[in-house]
Amino acid sequence: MSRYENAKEIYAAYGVDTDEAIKKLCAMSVSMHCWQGDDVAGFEHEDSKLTGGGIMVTGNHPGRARNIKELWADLDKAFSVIPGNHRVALQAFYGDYGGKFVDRNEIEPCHFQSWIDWTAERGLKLDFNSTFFSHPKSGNYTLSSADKGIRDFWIEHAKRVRRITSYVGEAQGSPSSHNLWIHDGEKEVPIDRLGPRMRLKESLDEIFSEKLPSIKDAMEQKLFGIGSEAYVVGSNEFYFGYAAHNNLMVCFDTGHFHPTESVSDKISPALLFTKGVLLHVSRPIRWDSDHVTVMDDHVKRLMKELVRTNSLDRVDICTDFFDGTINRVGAWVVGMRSILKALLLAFLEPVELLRKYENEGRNFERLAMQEETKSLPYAAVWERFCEINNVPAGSQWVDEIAAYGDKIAAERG
Ligand code: RNT
Ligand code: ZN
Repeated sequence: MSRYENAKEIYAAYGVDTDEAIKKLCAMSVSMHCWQGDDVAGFEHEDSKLTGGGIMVTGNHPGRARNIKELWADLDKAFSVIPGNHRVALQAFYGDYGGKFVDRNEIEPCHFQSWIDWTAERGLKLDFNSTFFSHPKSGNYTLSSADKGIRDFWIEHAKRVRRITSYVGEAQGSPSSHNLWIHDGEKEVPIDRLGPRMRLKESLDEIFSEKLPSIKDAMEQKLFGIGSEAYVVGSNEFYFGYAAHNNLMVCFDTGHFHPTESVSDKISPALLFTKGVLLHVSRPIRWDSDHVTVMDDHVKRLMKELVRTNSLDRVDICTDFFDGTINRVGAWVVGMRSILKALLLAFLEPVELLRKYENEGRNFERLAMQEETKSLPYAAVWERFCEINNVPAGSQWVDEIAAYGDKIAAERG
């Protein structure tokens, strides 16, 4: 009997069909963020860099993608060892500008045509993020600025990104998600905390007033950032309220909360009061450090919650981390494979059995069974899933990606 056949039998005793779990996992699409490949620099200038926005990339491991061709090559390499069919999430400054400077309030769908073609050839899909950081007009405040000129500039930016998003959504025959995150805030508590929020609300009202056919709009909250430790305009309460009131999606970044808070606890209320959820799966270490996602308890709990609430059709999963200290392609693969593994664990949970215990008030059995399932042979099921998707099941991919990392490090200097 193969390892898989053996695992299948063991799971069956808990009422879990492993073939079914694999089928569900094959149907999952995770949106992989492109910005791990170039340290969140973008392609606006010859040598763009991440500046401001309260976020930071640490590390200068050689081999960063410096242009669209290099980024594509790196994405291809990463996807070659990531099982399944996925999406790519872009920031607005990753357009193909043909060597010309195109400002954020000037971008058009044509600047993303080569991305559309590139993804179409590979069966991938695209998602978008408006980009408010790394720009001379993004100081402490953007959409919530007291300066109307600044506000209008960024409103125009977001409107354009939404049009691009919907255009791409139609072109790829799958609605594209548009996520809006701004870094607006301050180091110290301002006397007027309401004013910026009123202005942000007005800016959003204008941005979302345009109805578009193929877009899923989400907004991303944050607790604090570098230089915005005391006050963030776009807080969780702000966007939860806005999304609930306007029937939009709310984006939860797993790095944007107090360390003891868990995003898995926020899914069910969001399902009741908002259009749906976009997840930025990251890994905070003591703060919003954007470490590479691994299969830790937070991620496992989160994926289980999505399966238990049967909400995968209303939740989009995206990665969001930036580590410049290691092989960047490898970082993508680690993050994506760990999310997929956590999803598999969630699909393999004996939910029916646990629900039955719960309904009967048998809380001891419910607890004990959850502990027992932790040592079931899920790895054998993961291996089968990888085989079906023609990617290495075990650690064989590590040497291959390490060699690729060394190669681009040498070539790119
Ligand atoms: C920042 C947010 C945001 C960014 C990207 C680059 O804290 O998480 O999603 O990571 O827009
Ligand atoms: Zn994020």
